[in-house]
Amino acid sequence: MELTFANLKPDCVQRKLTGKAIEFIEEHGFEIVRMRKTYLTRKQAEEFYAAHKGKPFFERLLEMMTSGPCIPMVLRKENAIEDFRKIIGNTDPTQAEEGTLRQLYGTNVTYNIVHGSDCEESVLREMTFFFPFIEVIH
Ligand code: IDP
Ligand code: MG
Repeated sequence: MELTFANLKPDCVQRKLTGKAIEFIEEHGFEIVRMRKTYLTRKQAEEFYAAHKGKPFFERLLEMMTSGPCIPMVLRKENAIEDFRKIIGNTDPTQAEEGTLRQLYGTNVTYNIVHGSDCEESVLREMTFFFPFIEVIH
């Protein structure tokens, strides 16, 4: 079993798609191990997305991520990291594969409703960012 980190972004929450997104995630075999609802400050969003600093879309990304509450979660499944990336689809919902979360509910490349970690190193960093008190996950 593998863990991955996901985050329902503010556009997902604001558009009341939380239930649909969670249902989709569970129906695709993921177990929700941890989940919370929180707000990112601008400083926290900058830190979380530090890898994108300097890119042309960075400001839009910060604006979107601080526009309301988000719902970070730790998910568990076999091959969770790769499989979650598959079920959310391409970053740009207009390019995302049919039946993926972003294709179904995303608006555009900024407002794409969900984040999913892209590798084991990101999972560790991103999970700890939102869930700093996890010692052991059963
Ligand atoms: P990912 O979320 O599919 O891993 P990344 O390239 O890591 O995509 O980008 C992080 C987030 O930044 C995206 O999910 C999206 O919200 C935003 N973003 C990425 N590329 C663009 C872009 O070209 N224009 C606007 N926003 C973007
Ligand atoms: Mg990414």
